[in-house]
Amino acid sequence: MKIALLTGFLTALGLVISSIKEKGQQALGLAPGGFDVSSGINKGKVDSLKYYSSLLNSERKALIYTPPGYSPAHTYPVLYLLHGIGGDEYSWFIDGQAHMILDNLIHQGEAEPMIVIFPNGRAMKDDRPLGNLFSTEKLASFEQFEEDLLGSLLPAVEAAYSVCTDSGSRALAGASMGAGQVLNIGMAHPDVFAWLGAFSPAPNTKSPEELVHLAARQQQMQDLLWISSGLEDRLLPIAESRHEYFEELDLAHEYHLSEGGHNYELWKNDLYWFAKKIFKPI
Ligand code: FER
Repeated sequence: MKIALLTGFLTALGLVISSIKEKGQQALGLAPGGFDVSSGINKGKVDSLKYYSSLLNSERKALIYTPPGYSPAHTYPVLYLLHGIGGDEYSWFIDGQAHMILDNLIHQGEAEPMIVIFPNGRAMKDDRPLGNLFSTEKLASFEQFEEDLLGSLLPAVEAAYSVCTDSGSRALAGASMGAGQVLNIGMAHPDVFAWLGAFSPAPNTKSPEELVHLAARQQQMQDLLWISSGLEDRLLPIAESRHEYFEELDLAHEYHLSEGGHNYELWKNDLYWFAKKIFKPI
């Protein structure tokens, strides 16, 4: 009985691995157990950050994570981490335990001590994720966020906190609608963000041709252009088609597939591996 179970398990595992290999990519491993749980020691701090949005002519709010031992005597790299269509500035804390993932990685010396900014990527006056999330106005607000991020939020962060301001010290990552924003905004701005992480990009992602066109107009490339997706995600073709086109054109990028769907279970794992890579020599 036990042997039959084990054989079944190994067969299933083999199928999973071969389905990942067929896509020509290495599977992302699973983060070690407890990676998203607070160990209770060396905790960073979460605050809110109010900033004036010149796009909306009003005050907006983002959340900010400062790493354990944050001191204005040092300068820190900054990761901007974006949510999906039903999310807001709280999502990566409530659903993604991003602060605990970062606490653990930084405590273990696996990630650079960094500041993480959690913006609200819906750049409109009422930015709550209520009502029809797919309304024309709400979808447009995800696009408008580019101006809010670059023109208002970034300068506000850099004025208020002790951060490095070179592109090599700025990363932009996000899930789903946030991943679309990462590719759309990030690929046009390697001078601003050297590290991009697009986890399960949504249909707001510009076409492969448009993205390459945006990238080709720049003088430089990102240090890391990461695209990932779950194998059971119905949006997988969005990631897959960008990956295939980039590969055809020899545009340097990483493509990671893992078991799972379109949810924070997967995105937490993405964040774990992505956070370990950024702000380090490549
Ligand atoms: C869509 C399906 C999913 C879409 C957006 C999403 C704009 C976004 C999902 C998410 O952010 O989780 O057709 O169109």
